[in-house]
Amino acid sequence: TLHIARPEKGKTLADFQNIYNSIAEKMKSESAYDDGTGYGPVLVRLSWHSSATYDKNDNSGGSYGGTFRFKKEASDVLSKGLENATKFLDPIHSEYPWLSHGDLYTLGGVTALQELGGPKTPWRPGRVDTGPETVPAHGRLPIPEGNASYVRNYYDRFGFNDQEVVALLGAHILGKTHLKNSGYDGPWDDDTNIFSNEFFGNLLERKWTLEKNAASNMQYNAKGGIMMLPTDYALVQDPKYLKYVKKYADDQDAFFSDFRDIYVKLLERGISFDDSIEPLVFKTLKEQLK
Ligand code: DDH
Repeated sequence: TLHIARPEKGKTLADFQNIYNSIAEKMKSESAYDDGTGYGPVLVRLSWHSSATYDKNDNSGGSYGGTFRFKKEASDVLSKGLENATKFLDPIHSEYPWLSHGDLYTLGGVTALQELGGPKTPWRPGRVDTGPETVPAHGRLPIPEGNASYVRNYYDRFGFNDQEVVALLGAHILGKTHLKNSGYDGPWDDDTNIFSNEFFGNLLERKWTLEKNAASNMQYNAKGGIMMLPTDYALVQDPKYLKYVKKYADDQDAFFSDFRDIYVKLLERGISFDDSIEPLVFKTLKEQLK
């Protein structure tokens, strides 16, 4: 499948910055969501799941077609909770109906990441909505029960290497797991809405105990009510992953720059962008106050 980027005609950086601002303002005014976590984390997760169907073997799936808007895709049990993110973005789409859903879902993630203190993340427009027949069958999302070889094999479908996988999973500093969604319980850190390299610090420094939660799933717990999924903990059990966990725990700048690179790669997997399509860099709300 060939996915050629066709940016929305006649739109400039200013038009997309307006959308960024609408999303960021709505995040601010609805900051009470999920006991004060706000919508940032669930928006980042939506950008991930709307890209996570990618398969390098036939270039199918990925963010291009915006197919997460179809029930057929969104009803995957592994995506429970993401209806909160699509509902949050629906009025944004009504305000900017010219924007494709793939562009909306990925721009939502980039906006949330930057507003939560993450790296400046260049974003390119041009995803084009495709029909329900392009929704991949369920089974392309990762399960949390896997060990290191499961994780390595899973991300091979995207063509991501060990370093890229460790950097990408640092996103699990944001938000929390919810019993009613995934059958896992609790946040990865006391701060659920600040992007940092603390996921790696927590992995290395806390004392983790494998325990059964109220839904009978096994998770790693530490004092203060923070948790890790088995797939998170796998990163310290595998020496090749552990090397990068240590590097990112020690070096926040290296993490921010590597996370940005792999996140951009994830959101653009499978799409051909013409050289004339300039990556757009958005100002945060804070920067615009200056
Ligand atoms: Fe994740 N994730 N994720 N994740 N994820 C969950 C929540 C969040 C896995 C499982 C879960 C990524 C990779 C993996 C975020 C971002 C990213 C939850 C809890 C589970 C389970 C959902 C709930 O109960 O509400 C697994 C397994 C993997 C894996 O690849 C092995 C990646 C790559 C990202 C990313 O963004 C780059 C975020 C953010 C959340 C928090 C959502 C929220 O509502 O809060």
